[in-house]
Amino acid sequence: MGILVVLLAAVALVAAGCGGDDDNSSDNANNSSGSQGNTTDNTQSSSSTSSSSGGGGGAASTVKLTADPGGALKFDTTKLSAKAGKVTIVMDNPSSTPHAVEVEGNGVEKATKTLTQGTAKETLDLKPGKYEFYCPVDGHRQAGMEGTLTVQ
Ligand SMILES: [Cu+2]
Repeated sequence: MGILVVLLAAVALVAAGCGGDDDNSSDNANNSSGSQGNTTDNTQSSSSTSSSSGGGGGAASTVKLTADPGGALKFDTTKLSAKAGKVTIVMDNPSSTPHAVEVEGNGVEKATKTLTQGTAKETLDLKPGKYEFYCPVDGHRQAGMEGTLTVQ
């Protein structure tokens, strides 16, 4: 039993040492508090990640697209697909050209907000079918920022 306790203590020491290495190996006091902080941060971020993908009421799905990083008038895809139900459209726009995404079809017409250098989201309730998506900013759809969203 004494040996077991010693082993556990050794394992704990090794684990604490590993956690602290990233941060600050020169100062022992900062090192241990830093590694505790890291442990807390990791736990929080991983639990929030799993709750956002796991929770949220059933068959929600997410569809992602990205506007051209160089500011060209195009998305990285012209074809999207999603499961029927709650669908969150996530449009990442890394450029300084304003963009948004609008989804249209089967009685639905809804757009994200228009933004530069950020991520726009909009959750829609979609039935199975074909929808069009496009950037509603003037001239962008005509320039090619459009595609088809298939919902099944
Ligand atoms: Cu646009």
